[in-house]
Amino acid sequence: MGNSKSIALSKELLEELKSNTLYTEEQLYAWYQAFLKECPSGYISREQFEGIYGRFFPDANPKAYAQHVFRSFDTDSDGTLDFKEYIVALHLTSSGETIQKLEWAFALYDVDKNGSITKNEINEIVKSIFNMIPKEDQKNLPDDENTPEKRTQKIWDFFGKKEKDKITEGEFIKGVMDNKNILRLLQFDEPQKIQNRLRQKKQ
Ligand SMILES: [Ca+2]
Ligand SMILES: [Ca+2]
Repeated sequence: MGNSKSIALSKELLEELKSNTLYTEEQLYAWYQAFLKECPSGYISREQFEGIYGRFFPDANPKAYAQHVFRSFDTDSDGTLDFKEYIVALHLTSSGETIQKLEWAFALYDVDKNGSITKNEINEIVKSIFNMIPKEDQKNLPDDENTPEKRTQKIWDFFGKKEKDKITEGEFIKGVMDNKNILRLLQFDEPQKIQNRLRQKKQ
């Protein structure tokens, strides 16, 4: 990869990422070079992350959703995404196992990171997703899911929950595995589209 003067990728991290993802050593080195080129500091700040979303959704208001996605990827909660978090996110949203994707979707909806999801938390994420859907497209949504409140209610009913109940991670994953239709309402594949576009951009 030429004579790189960039910070080296540590052996430990390389091994860890190799065993946690399907990426090869060569791919990881290539990703690392690309990552440093975009983020010479070695991490992505929340503002940068929001900026990426802003560029991909110029006609929408993706800020809130971007913040939630950022939080779900920032596993050590230090307010930045380092290379490890970035690669794990990339792997998760593009080629990861369904179960890992669902664990991540759960993390996205568990806004306060306390291990369970309330109806309010569903509503908060669904609202941020609605901000990403152009007004024109919102008009074409089915009658029982064309507002954040209705869609939240539909998801909540799907899990068979009462108003003050909570959804655990196990219930969440089992519920979605049993009925994949709910995925459409949770709509957690948006970051994958972004990653695909990022990837095309870098090639
Ligand atoms: Ca972090
Ligand atoms: Ca929670």
